[in-house]
Amino acid sequence: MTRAYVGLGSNLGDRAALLQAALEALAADEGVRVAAVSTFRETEPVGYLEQPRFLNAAAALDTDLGPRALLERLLATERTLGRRRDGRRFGPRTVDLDLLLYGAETIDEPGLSVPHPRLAQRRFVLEPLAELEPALVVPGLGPLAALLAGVDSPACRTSTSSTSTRRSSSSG
Ligand code: GSY
Repeated sequence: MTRAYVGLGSNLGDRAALLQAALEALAADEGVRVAAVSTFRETEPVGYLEQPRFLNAAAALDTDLGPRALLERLLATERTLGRRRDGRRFGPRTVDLDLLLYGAETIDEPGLSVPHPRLAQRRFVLEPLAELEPALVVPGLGPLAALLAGVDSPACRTSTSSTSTRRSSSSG
């Protein structure tokens, strides 16, 4: 069993419902237990700026799936929730599920990079991760708190539409 962390984002449609649906779809996999979910945060777009605000969150998963199988599970869940990859690379999306961390592993293979290659530049990833695991040390990059102190994008706002941190015992 490995503790993995996933970043969730949405800036199209009913964002909170889409993030919730993604979490439920992941929890329905018998190889995945959703151990904790951060607050949902309203965030300004990073990268391509001319698009709606995002709702972002992070989840801690305990999983029997290997990293490649977990990534495939994330991509399948995105597709189920209407994600299309034929638009602008950093443009709007119904749901985005990024594999941020997989245990203490560092992986650099075609299509699979862990820790996520842009993790250290993204406050919308670091803040919810810190909420889940403040003492986390990111493999190859160091303490999460130091990464957060060094990131220069604006702070995220906790969304009024969010649920607060929840823990789930569902292993389904
Ligand atoms: O892979 C992340 C998609 N994305 C986001 C996001 O999730 N949140 C914010 N705030 N900006 C983003 N830009 C991209 S691309």
